[in-house]
Amino acid sequence: MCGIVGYVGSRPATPILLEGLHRLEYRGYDSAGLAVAARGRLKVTKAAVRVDELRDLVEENQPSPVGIAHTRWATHGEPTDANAHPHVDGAKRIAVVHNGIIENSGRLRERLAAQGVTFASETDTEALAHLIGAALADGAESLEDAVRATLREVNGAYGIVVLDAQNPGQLVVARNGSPIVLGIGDGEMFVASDVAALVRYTQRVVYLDDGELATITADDFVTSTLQAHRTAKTPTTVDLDDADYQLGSYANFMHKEIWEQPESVRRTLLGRLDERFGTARLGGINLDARALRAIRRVKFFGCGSAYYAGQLGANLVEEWARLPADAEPASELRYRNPVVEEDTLYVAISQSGETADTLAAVQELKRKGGQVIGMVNTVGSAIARECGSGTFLHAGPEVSVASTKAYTNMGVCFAMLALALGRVRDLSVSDGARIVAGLDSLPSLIVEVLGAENEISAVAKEHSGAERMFFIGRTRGWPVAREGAQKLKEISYVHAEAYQAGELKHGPLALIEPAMPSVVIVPDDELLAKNIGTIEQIKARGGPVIAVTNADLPDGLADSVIQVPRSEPELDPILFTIPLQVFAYHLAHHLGRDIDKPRNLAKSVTVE
Ligand code: HGA
Repeated sequence: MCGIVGYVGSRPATPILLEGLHRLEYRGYDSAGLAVAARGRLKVTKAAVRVDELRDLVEENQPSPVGIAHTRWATHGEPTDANAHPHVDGAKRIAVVHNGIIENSGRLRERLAAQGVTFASETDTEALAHLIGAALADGAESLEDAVRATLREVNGAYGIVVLDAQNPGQLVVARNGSPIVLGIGDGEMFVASDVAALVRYTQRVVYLDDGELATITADDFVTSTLQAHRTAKTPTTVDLDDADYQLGSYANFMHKEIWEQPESVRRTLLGRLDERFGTARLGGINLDARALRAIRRVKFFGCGSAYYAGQLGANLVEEWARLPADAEPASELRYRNPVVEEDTLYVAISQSGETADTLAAVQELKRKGGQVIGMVNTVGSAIARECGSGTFLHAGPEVSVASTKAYTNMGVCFAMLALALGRVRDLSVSDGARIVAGLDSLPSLIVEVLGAENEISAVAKEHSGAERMFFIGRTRGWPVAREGAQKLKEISYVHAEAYQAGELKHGPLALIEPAMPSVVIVPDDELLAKNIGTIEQIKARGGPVIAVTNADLPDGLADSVIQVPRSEPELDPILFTIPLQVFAYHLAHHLGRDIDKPRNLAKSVTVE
């Protein structure tokens, strides 16, 4: 979603702001802009352009040591020059950048219009600039007080940074439901919506909490609540640097992240497998054997790929721990007034840890007394902090919009959770040891899968003319099919639909024809014969079949075969997803798509 960058220090702000925006480009955006203050005036440059083009529009001969910048992903008003951020008040004294949605902006705009304010944009954000400007004109003692007074009138989600041209030694920032992180430099201070924009300059950061404001100057920051109570924040050090966000020799981040999976899986397993007792230790979950035994049900929830990964996790919990488990989209869970049981373990899943729907579901479950843990990739993120306990995925920064390594690490972490739950119940030590060995060998099996990249690319090329595809799987193969279809539609724009194999004949079989290839997930397990039957049904109706399998299928059964190495059968869903990432990647590549920045999508979805 949108990106925010701010700087106050002694260096020229503009290059730092542009570099910061560039680091946030991966989040997806439709327009960009920045404002600096010089000689008591604001200089605003903004347009519906990419960051590189904004660079060309900015006047370099206006050096200013303070500024704010933004990449916008429109929610209120089209992506136009006028709607791009920053927005300014009528006196052109105040500039604001904002991520999120001001829900009562309609009423605020009406009220301001009645007072004679003329709006330059259709955005909800512009109302904030006028309200802050008016509060200052009405005698607010400081910019912070003016911002606080304005935010008390606002409903909705925001991360904002405010610049006052008449007081350019400071910026005021605030967060409610949209991330804001301060970066502490040496005689300079940074602010951003994502640490990716900061790590080039500093590793010392402070995460604001919801309902918190901060005034930052070159040498200091002071935080407080909306009620003007001071808060105490201790800076933390992020374990990331600029190299984590560099492409290196890869053509794009998705390709890089697909290839990082052996290493990222190794990292998430590190120190968590217990070979002796055939179990896993997930320290951050803070549940001893007794507490794990007391759990009667497990509910996974997340959005998009995280939800599909949750389904994979739920299957593992049922299989190993024999506990009822399921997965649900967080966007549904938050609104459907769920029955919350005290002996259910709720598992919130998010790569960014900032997904708005997932965060809201966590808050709703906690409000009802639910026991929630987080499975999150980003340390310091809102969901990680809100949950208080959980497991970090340790996938490293994921930049590509389409998730790959974070998805895989979700699967691996759920397998460890399911193993721990199983081992305090009836899963035997020998089965536990078998699973531990299976998890341990995943990185080398992923290397093997990736070794077949050229063959998978050839299959993708062969089918790159298809306008639509089915992804078919049953039981263990079902979340694989869903995530495979998700990857393909996200980055190639080919219509892809996942179906349970047994459901085909109840309707969708009508769509099978030579122009509709089906990717069929065929693990060599107890359902092999059933899945071969599914392939026969598709072939009998003239549908091309791409089989993804670790079985020795009869020659000529499928039109194309993507062979996957054998692992423990329960871990097949983790391993089988990887060739589908490679397949989607190469199909999108053959179609010439902008793989890291698919149309209409954004990386961390911090709005509803
Ligand atoms: N509502 C604002 C900001 C949108 C946003 O945060 N997107 O992620 C606008 O539409 O300009």
